[in-house]
Amino acid sequence: MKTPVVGSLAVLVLAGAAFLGWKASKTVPLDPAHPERRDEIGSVEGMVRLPGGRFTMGADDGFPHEGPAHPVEVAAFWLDVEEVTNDQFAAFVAVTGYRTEAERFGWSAVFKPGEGWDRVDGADWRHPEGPSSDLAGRGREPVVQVSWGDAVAFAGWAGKRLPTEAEFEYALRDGGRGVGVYPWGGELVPGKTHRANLWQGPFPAEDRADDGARRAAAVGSFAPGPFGLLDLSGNVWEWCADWYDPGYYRHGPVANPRGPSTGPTIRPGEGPHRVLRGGSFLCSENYCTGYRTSARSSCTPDSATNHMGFRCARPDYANSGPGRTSPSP
Ligand SMILES: [Ca+2]
Repeated sequence: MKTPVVGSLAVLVLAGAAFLGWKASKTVPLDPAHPERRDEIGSVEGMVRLPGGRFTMGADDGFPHEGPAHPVEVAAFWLDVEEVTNDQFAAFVAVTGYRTEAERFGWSAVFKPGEGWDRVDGADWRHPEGPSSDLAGRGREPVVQVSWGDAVAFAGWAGKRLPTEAEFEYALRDGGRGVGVYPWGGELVPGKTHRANLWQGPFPAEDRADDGARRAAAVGSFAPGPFGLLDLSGNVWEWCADWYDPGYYRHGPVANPRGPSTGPTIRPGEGPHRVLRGGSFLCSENYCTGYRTSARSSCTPDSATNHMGFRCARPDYANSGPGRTSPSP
């Protein structure tokens, strides 16, 4: 992997700089409720290792495309603790000169509170809400206005890949141990403590922002979830590797499902969609409830919005070669 030469190295170090291949020895916050898991949670370069396992994916009491609940097995893999940030994406762009799809299109989708979605000329990852916005002070916020293709490009540069939808839900469900509707349990706001950056109030009319954030918040603004993962639920929707098929759970394989070979038409005039998981700061109780463990969403892979981002995964190299105890940078 390339070693980027960029400014603001201090900022990048503070950001974890998972993808730069440095031995940052970042301490991954562990779930204080489960200290016994210390042995199985490895911490390497801003990622955590999730042991392989079997879990029940999907739900029979959610939206139709969330069912049926079915057994799935995933092999061990590594997942970024945090969503990819603006600082990290900036380092990628500085090295590669990459231009996102929104930059090439010249416009992107922006949600305007109280109004709804709008096509905004000049909206891109450097200008998340349009040309009058910028990234000043927002280095630690998740990069948004990135398409699936942009996410794949970043992941490839970083020597990683996007997580599969099954891996993402396995993480949300704490490797099969989570039984709640939410990654943190069965109550949306337990003990009046907000566990994720969501929308409080009737969407799209009013967000009270009781959780302190009206847009994507700096990563790690909320308590860690399963495996010490941050913002897996809420903040921004996260691209997964899979094509989206609302009926996939009825016929997908048990072992390491990777989605269909292509997706069906979801909306007339559009191509197939890729999967998005985790929900965002726009998810409310009266609308998408996308922060639930079984919640699914999708979008065409060239689309970008100010509530969609991603994090990366990588295979468990430790089990794929002799003498390897951690992923190689
Ligand atoms: Ca919020």
